[in-house]
Amino acid sequence: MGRASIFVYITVALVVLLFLSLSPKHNHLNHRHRRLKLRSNFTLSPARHHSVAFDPLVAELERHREDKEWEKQHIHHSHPELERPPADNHHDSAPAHESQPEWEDFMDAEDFINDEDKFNVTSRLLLLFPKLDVDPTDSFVSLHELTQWNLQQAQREVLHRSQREMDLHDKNRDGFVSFSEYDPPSWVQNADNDSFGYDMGWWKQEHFNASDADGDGLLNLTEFNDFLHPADSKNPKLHQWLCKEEIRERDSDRDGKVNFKEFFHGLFDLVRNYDEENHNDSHHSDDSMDAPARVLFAQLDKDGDGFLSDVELLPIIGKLHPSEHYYAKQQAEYIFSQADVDKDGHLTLTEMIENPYVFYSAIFNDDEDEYDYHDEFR
Ligand SMILES: *[C@@H]1O[C@H](CO)[C@@H](O)[C@H](O)[C@H]1NC(C)=O
Ligand SMILES: *[C@@H]1O[C@H](CO)[C@@H](O)[C@H](O)[C@H]1NC(C)=O
Ligand SMILES: *[C@@H]1O[C@H](CO)[C@@H](O)[C@H](O)[C@H]1NC(C)=O
Ligand SMILES: *[C@@H]1O[C@H](CO)[C@@H](O)[C@H](O)[C@H]1NC(C)=O
Ligand SMILES: *[C@@H]1O[C@H](CO)[C@@H](O)[C@H](O)[C@H]1NC(C)=O
Ligand SMILES: CC(=O)N[C@H]1CO[C@H](CO)[C@@H](O)[C@@H]1O
Ligand SMILES: [Ca+2]
Ligand SMILES: [Ca+2]
Repeated sequence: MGRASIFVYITVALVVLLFLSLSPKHNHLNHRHRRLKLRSNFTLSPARHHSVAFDPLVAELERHREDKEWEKQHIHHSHPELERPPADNHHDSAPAHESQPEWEDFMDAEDFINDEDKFNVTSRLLLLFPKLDVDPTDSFVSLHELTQWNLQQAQREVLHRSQREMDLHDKNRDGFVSFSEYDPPSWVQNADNDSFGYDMGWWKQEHFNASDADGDGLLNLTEFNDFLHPADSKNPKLHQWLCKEEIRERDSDRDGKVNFKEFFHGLFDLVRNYDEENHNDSHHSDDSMDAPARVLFAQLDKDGDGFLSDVELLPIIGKLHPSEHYYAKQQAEYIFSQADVDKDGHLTLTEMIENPYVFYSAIFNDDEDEYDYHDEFR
């Protein structure tokens, strides 16, 4: 009994000593105070929006991680023996096994970005600043420049995902997706015989045809990317298709057109919310709500027949389906609200370096206090 408790005391003492001897080092490491954390979460749904990393290097690390996760999920959800015959497979015969060492390379990613010698946030911002400050180059980053930057990062991300998705559908590996190669998602097949499956949704043939800009019956990467992200497309056929979809969705009395009631109880809210995000007009008391909706309806109803047709929706289709540009601008506005300390509408390099957490917030660990970190960077 006595010996046992002495043993316990000695053990406790040793642990305390060990802790004390480590703690200076621990404090030293704590100089950074917060750990940067890459996101590994993603959804398979192409519709869901996800904000993009500010720093292309971080985006790349996240992308690698996401690819690995995607690969795992894909192998898990599909039946490789049915859908990916070995001859078609660009991996070796045992892909899950073979990719293991690669995956382990990226297990280091968080250590990498938390190692100041390798990933020094200040020097990253020094490096990136001139790439943002381009329109014009004046030592200031404007909201427009930051929006364009965010948009470029987002577009690169989106295209990468489309490529990945395309690899899945392009069964004969000719670099194009034909309509027959494009299988509906498995949950649609499972939802089987009711009309819900093939009649509705973004996979239908009309959507496919509208995406096929050159009308050759096949979608190349650009066209396939547009297919997945019609609101970001420059293809007018897709914008028309989106308008038709919108009418179909809102047309509750099934007369093929949208009347004021249908407009007011669906579309108008979307347009108004969109506008409120951008400008802040604060008149949304319930009694006066009807009037701006009637004004907008009258403006859109070009032929004045009291209904909106698909063509008449074109001017607002971008507001009904917010594009990457919309999110890029929203993200830029958030960054400005946090980092434009003197509120002159420009970011200087100093403002950026002094507020690094705004640019790297997606990967900062949320549990810790942002302002501690901020102070230490001064
Ligand atoms: C995704 O995020 C949620 C909460 O943010 C977390 O609980 C979950 O474990 C994450 N999943 C993965 C695969 O990282
Ligand atoms: C990070 O980079 C800045 C500028 O390049 C430099 O002044 C600073 O010492 C670096 N910090 C570390 C911990 O290396
Ligand atoms: C149609 O749906 C019903 C109920 O969901 C199911 O029992 C039936 O097997 C389905 N028919 C076909 C042909 O899939
Ligand atoms: C799509 O285009 C093909 C020809 O490329 C045509 O056969 C098909 O009927 C079209 N489908 C729809 C729904 O427009
Ligand atoms: C795909 O085809 C379109 C024409 O429909 C063309 O403008 C675009 O450059 C092509 N994209 C690729 C990646 O080849
Ligand atoms: C509700 C709201 O945020 N209103 C603001 C809109 O913007 C002006 C300045 O442009 C502010 O003064 C308001 O407080
Ligand atoms: Ca084509
Ligand atoms: Ca400023």
